Formats: sequence, C-alpha cells, structure tokens
Amino acid sequence: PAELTDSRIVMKRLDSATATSAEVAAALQRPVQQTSDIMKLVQPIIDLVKTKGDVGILELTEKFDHVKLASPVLRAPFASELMELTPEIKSAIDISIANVEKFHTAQLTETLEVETCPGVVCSRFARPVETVGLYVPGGTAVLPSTSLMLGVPAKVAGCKNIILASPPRQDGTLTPEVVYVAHKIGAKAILLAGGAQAVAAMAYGTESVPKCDKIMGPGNQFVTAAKMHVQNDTSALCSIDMPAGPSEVLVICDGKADPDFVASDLLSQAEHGVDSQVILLAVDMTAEQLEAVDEAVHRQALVLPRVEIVRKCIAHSTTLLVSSYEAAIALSNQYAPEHLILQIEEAKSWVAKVNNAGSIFVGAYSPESCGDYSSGTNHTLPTYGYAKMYSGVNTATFQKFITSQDVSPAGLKSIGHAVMTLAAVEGLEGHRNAVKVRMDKLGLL
Ligand code: HSO
Ligand code: ZN
Repeated sequence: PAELTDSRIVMKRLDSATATSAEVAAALQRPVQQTSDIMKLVQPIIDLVKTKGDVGILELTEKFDHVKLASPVLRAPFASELMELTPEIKSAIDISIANVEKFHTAQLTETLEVETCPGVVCSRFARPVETVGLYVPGGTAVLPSTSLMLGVPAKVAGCKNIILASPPRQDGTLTPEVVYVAHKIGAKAILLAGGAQAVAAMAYGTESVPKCDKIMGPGNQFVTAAKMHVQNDTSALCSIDMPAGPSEVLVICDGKADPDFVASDLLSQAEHGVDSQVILLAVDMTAEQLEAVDEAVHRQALVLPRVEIVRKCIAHSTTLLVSSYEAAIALSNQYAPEHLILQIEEAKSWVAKVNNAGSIFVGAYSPESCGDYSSGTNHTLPTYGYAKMYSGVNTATFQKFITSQDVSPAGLKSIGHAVMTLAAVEGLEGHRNAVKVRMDKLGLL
C-alpha cells in the first residue's frame, strides 16, 4: 500500500560499482560543524561563570534548565535517598562497573626502565591527573552509562579529585543512577549544571567547584565549543579528552549475516539522535539479501519508542554495496568510524586490517550495545574521523607519563662527547659546559 511505502523507514542505497567516486565520498561525508557561530553564543556564558562564579552558574541553570537551585554543587557523601535504585538496575550497574574496572585496571602500566647505553638509565612512569571534571550529558536521553565510562578509569588511574557534572532535572535532582555511580567511583562532588556553564565552572573553578586539570566527556555543540575554548585558554590551564561530534556507526555485513542483527545495530545507533551517522557496507550481497535488511530496519524501527528520531537519522543514512571485504575495510579505514561492527564471515581475521576505528565489534554476537554498557571497553570514543589520530577514553586519558634519567659517571663517559658536540652545533655553550665541567672533574676529557 502507498501509505506504507511513503512512510517506509529505509536507508539510501548506492552501488560502488556504478556510483561515481564523488557519490561514494558524499555518502561518507559528515555534516559540517559550524563552530564559529556556536562560539559566539558560548563566549558570554563562559565569561559570566568566570566573573560571577556560583551565582553565574545558578543564573544559567535557571535560564537553560529551568530550575532554581540553592547551590550548584552536591558534595560527597551523597545522601542515600538520592541514589535509590531497584536491585535489578543496581546489579546491572555493578556488573558494568566491574567489567570496565577490570579492563581499565589491566591498562595500568609498569614503570619502564631501559639502560640505553652503559650508565645511562632512562625510565618512564605514570602519574594520575590530580583533578578531573567528567561531563555527563542530559538532553534527549540521559546517559548514566557515561558517568561510569568516565568515572571508573578516573578511579583506576588514581585521580585525587573526581568532579562529575550533569544538568539537573526540572525538579533540581539528578537521575539516581548517576548519583550512585558518583558514589561508587568516589567522586568528591557533583556539579548540577550542564552545557558551556558546566565546562567553564570546571575549567576555571568557582567558590564551590574545584578547578579541574582536565575535562572529559561527550556533549552537545555548546559543550564541545566550551571544551575547545578552555583548552586553548592558557589562563584556564586545562586540557580535554578529544574533540567530539555526533555519534556514528559503520557496519560491514555480508550475505551470511542475519538481517535482524544488522538492522538492530543500525537502529541502536540511529536512536541516539537525528544527527547520528549510520553507514552499512554490504559486501557482495544480492538484491534479496539487501531487501531483507531494509525490511528488518523498517519493521524494527516502527516499534522503537524513539522512532521519530530514527526515521530522520535513517533518511540520511546510506547502504553502500561493495564487491569485496578488502574494499569494505579500505572504505572503513578512510571513514574512521567511532564504532565499527563486523558482521562478516571470519570477522576476527579482518581486525588486523583495521587501522582507523574507535572500537570494533567482532562477529554476529557483539552488538555495539555491549560496549556501550557492560563488556568492559570504553564507550567514549573519537567521532567525526578523529579515530584517525585519537584513541577513545582509556586509563591513560587520566594519567600523564613522567620520564626520568639517571646518568652515572660511566654514563657521562658514554654520551658526554655526543652531547657536547651537538651543543656546539647549536651554538649553546652553556649546554656544552654543563657536561664539560663534570667530565673535567671526572678526568674524562
Ligand atoms: N553509543 C554511545 C554511548 C551510549 N550508548 C551511551 C548508550 N548509552 C556513544 O559511544
Ligand atoms: Zn549507544
């Protein structure tokens, strides 16, 4: 029937064998982010928080979140009535925290010590970033899972002060799941604010918000713009995890994949937001097999509560037919997806060929949802092609590495001449002298 066809929730389809390279490129193109316009809106917000501190945050929370708070901060220990949960939800959070903790603890590294030449010992060791600000978005879906994906590695790394920020609900409270996670990770305080004002408060500090050394976490364009701003402001002396854009998935499937599984992965991404990017690379699939995926997408989408978001997202998403696994992986590496799902035969054997991706989901039984919540990997991942040069959040995100060297007289004998020669090449006589005086006294000259 016509009505059904009109309202069909279906991805665009493109055959790489017949499409022009410009058409393929357009299908893989992410929407342009208008950062300068957003920056104009964000600057006065940052300025207000800088000049008015807590009062400024409260004003902005009233304006944007429509709630009048007495204080912008909840301090630990958090009241138990703020984190009342059903046993089922509590245990789901506990399982997820345990797995994320296990995987991120395994990422802790031993001190590295290398004797580069006789008497010259170089080492490298990790130290936690002392005060970290973790942004947990509110918005169309509240994501308590983000609080644990940021909080657990911060705890594992040994950060001394963990501050969580999240916009309050209309009644001034936070979802109890976020408070429970804050409690479990040992957060010192929760900032009840969102948007650029939360980022500014953590970057510069206020009467009640400690100034943070690093701010992590996803957010909307305002949050991202504010993070970019404070990272570039030397007076803030604050770094960030990575640039953020809309969430995305690239699924590679073949004719053997279960259409229901493929569709479910596309839709779980599509429901995140209308700007989500969803791409399916179909390897050597027949028209019937492609139709089966389209049918499953439509059928499953219709029963999702967020169907209207899904509909808009799927409308700008593409299925691209490719002729080989090699071609699919090459396109995926070029796109550098935040999430890469491999629903292909011998999926595991293709992982070695993946160069650019935030996180990979291998085989039919590894939906992205597992990594979003409970498997142990982190779900804060590089989007917008930044997987080409950024890693997702991991334990090292909350650490910095210090190097050290211990040079003995024998060591000075090993490298002293080289140092003096290079110092002379650079015309830095003081540098040369720092070695010369020592070698002189050691009788090495
Ligand atoms: N897929 C999102 C994370 C998330 N999903 C949170 C559900 N809740 C970005 O990786
Ligand atoms: Zn998700």
